[in-house]
Formats: sequence, C-alpha cells, structure tokens
Amino acid sequence: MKEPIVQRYPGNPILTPDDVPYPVSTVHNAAVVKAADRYFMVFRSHLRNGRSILGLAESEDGFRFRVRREPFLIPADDPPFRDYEEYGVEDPRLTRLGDTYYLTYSAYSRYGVRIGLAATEDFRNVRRIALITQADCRNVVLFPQTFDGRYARLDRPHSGILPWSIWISYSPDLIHWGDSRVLIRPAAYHWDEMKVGPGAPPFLTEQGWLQIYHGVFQTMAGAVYRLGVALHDTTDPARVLGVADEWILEPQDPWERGGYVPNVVFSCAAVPEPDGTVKIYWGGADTVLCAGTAQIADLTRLCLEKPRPPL
Ligand code: BMA
Repeated sequence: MKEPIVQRYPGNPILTPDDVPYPVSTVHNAAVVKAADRYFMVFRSHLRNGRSILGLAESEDGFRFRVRREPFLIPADDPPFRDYEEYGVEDPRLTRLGDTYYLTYSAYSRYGVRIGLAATEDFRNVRRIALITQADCRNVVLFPQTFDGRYARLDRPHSGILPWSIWISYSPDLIHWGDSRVLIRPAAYHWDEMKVGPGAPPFLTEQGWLQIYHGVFQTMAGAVYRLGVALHDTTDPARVLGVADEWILEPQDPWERGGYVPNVVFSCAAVPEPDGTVKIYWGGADTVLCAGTAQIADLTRLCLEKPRPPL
C-alpha cells in the first residue's frame, strides 16, 4: 500500500499554545473520548517553568476544539498525591467504564514517576482515586471492560534489565494491581528497538483489541518517536495476536520534526467511529497537538498479515 495508513487532518496542528487562554509553552499528548454529542479532550501543557499540567477542550466534530478557561488537573495540594505530583502531571489517558471516565496520568516527583488514577462523570468535577503504580512506571492504559471480573491495564515499567517493554496487569478494584506479565518487547535493530510503551487505551475491533503504541529508535541525531499497532485477543488480552512489523506514523510535518523535543509523534488517544475509521491524536514534537484518521481494517490487517514476534 502506497497511501499513508494514517491520513493526517488537513487542519493540523489542531491545537497550539495560542489556543490556550492561560500561559503555556506546549499543547500535546492528549486523552480524547467521545461522549453522547461531543468529544472531550484532556491535554498536557508545559508551563513556563518546564513542569506540566492538564487542560480540557471540547469539540463537536473531533477536530476543532475549544479550550476551557481553567486547567483541568494541576499538581495536588493534599497528601498522598501532593508528594508525588510536585514536578507535574503528564500524559493523560481516558477510559470509560460504566458512566465514569477514568483518567490515568503520570505523576512526577523527586521520587520518580508513578501513575495517578482520577475519575470524572461530567468533565467539570474530577476526583483523585489512588496512585496505582510504584516508581518507575508510565503509560498506563485501562481496557474499557473487565475480563472474568477483573480490570486489565497495559503499562510500561522502567526495568533496568530488559529494553523497556509493554506489560499487562489485572485488578479487582482498579487500585490494587498484579498478575503482571510482559507482552511486547522492543525488537533489535528495528524502528522500536530502544523502548516501547502503550499509547492509546485499546479499543475493540472485530478481530480483537487494537492498541496503538509508541516505539523509539536512537539515531546519531537523537531519538525518533513513532507509532505502531498491536492486536490482542478479545477475551484474553494477554494473548497478542500480532504486532505490526511496520510503523503506522512517523514525524513528517514541520511541527512534528521541530519543537520542544524534535522528531516526536506520541499518542495517548484513539476514538473508533461507527463508519469503520478511527481518529488518532498525537503530540507533535511535544509542542502541538495533531490528529489523523485510519481505517480500522487496515490497522488490524497490518497486525495480522505483517507481524513481527512480540517478545
Ligand atoms: C516520553 C514522555 C512523553 C514525551 C516523549 C517524547 O518519555 O516524556 O511525554 O512525549 O517522551 O519526548
């Protein structure tokens, strides 16, 4: 196939720091969900002290977003969160379970990076629930359903042994997690050889759970972040059906190749649509927010027809 598998939205970037009513130097890595009649987005911004907060934006069409006047989540004032969010909150992901939207985010502090879990029903009030990892772990994405009564998540612990890999864990209550297993490891001399991490929360397709992840390759000019896809079994998400050998998106537009961190496309959100397409959102060079569309069938085919070994 010669056509790009992800069609970039012609109006990219869809959000820039100029669209934010309070002073920020970046707008990137965003969670997006589609509710009844609108899309809600929680996005990361660097403040001018280099630390991050999360903002909120809304849209009717999933591409043109309006940013709310006040930030959505800033580092907490109260313990225990206060101690672990001192350096900022980053990289949000949203998953709907019942009537609640669960937000997972990176909490940075002098003690490392952990993942916080918060919840909202209306995108006005947000409550913190728990810190759901130890240091150091990032990129927690929740599956939007339970499996044999247990919640499931993908994550990326910072192990000193393996190249950093994608793991799965289970929980009875979203707070206590265990039964962890490694699922996808970077492939040597491959576009994702340095590290991989879950990107968007998985969504269900006819073939299984589709997961968009990021992979990093180290070059003489620095690291390049690209996006890839993997497919997990519908009833047993620990069974990886295929990891596509080829990436689906790499930095190409000027705002993906140059910015706060050059050569980065980094996704925290994918919204499947009833017409068989999926909207994918990614940060460009850690500075602006971009969107694109892919055919879900093209992504699952890539996983099944051109796979590479997961481990
Ligand atoms: C990762 C995270 C992301 C960021 C990416 C590229 O480690 O910090 O938030 O987008 O690096 O800089």
